[in-house]
Amino acid sequence: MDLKKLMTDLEAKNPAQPLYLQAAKEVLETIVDFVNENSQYDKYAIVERILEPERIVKFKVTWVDDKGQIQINRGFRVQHNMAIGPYKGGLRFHKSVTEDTMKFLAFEQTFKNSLTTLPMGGGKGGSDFDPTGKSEGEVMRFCQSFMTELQKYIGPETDVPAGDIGVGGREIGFMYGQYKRIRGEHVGVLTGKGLEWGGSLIRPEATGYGAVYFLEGMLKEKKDSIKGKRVALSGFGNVAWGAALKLEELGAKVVAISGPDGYILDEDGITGEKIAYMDELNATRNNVVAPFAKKYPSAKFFAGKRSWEVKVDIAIPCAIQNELDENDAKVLIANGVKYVVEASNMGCTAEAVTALQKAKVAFAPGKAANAGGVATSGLEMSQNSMKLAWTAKEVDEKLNAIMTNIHDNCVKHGKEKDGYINYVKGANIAGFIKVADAMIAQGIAY
Ligand code: 2IT
Repeated sequence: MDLKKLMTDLEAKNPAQPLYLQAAKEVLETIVDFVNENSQYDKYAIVERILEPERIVKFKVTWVDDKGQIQINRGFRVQHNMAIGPYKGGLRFHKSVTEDTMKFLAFEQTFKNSLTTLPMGGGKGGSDFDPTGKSEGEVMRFCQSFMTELQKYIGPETDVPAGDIGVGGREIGFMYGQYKRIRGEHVGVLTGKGLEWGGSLIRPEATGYGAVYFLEGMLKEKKDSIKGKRVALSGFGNVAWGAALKLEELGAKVVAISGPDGYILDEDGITGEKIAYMDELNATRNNVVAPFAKKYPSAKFFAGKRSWEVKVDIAIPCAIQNELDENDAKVLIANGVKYVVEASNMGCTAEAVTALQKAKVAFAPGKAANAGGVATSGLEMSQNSMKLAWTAKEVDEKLNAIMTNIHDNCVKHGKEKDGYINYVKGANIAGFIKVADAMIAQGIAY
């Protein structure tokens, strides 16, 4: 494969899609040698084919707000690759959502889902609907309108959406109800469902737990221990919540968490009821962490700043793409950071990743480190198919085994001559192989 030509063609074909180009470039740069050593991939034009989503659905979502005014949003579902299983991936409701966002996330999802070893293809969807400050009635009417259109394109054997930013248990419930109303079927068409109606134990915790299990692998690789390590998180949503719970359980100390309005520094550690309070704040969808400092005297609030300026051993971005830039990386490095684990999707800019890798900081990309969420969605799909429910212990053990396996697979394909583990390269090659080989086996279908 000709990396330069591929990138030039891709830029020409996808103008004004910087996120998609960023995600694609990272993959291409890290798989190029592997692809060139294995001629079957070029023979079947696998790289060119994997870069093109199989289908993009774009639709209008009209709904009525509490004032009786008509609102119009855009809905999307990018069905990126179905080679190894039904399309699978979350739905994001956030004002920043564009076709570019959806394309980059669906592309990442294909590699991530492959890494889980479960039979799931890659997809992503969502809307530019902004849940901030919306009433429950408004959220429900939006979700119903969104699903009225989306249901035409999804199903338990074709495409199984889940949550992401702005979509939690409540929204999944509203969308599931509407799917069921239209189709008259109670099936595993969404994951992240409530426990009473087909959801899986541990799914809410899974992304955060999984990232910490992955981190444990990284620590073990360096013969290091999690005990007493200082941690900074970003984002106070479901992912940061799960990570904080597991970090506390394993003896690490979360000292900082940021939200859209600034960050909280609490040298006593963000533990127990404080973690529950972060979750409560998140549930209000008001996008503020400031009230935390009013409630807990040990906490300080830094308006408009990010938690990356705090001296920590471990940084775990848990919010949104490109939330940790080169400057943040340099500050973290100067402060002696040892591990950066993306629990968000593409949480670090390309320049930040380069800076961290240059400084030999152990860096885990989202598609490997945050795969625990979708992996547990895969386990929810299995339970739905078998019409049974596993215990929390059973699900957690499977999740842990999957994350350990992803970690080891990254090491296998990402170990460099000097012993440094390039987790980005490892994840991209390992994720690529399974999808590529399935595509070759299935002929020129997509
Ligand atoms: O980015 C992700 O992997 C998710 N939002 C979870 C997707 C899923 O299908 O559980």
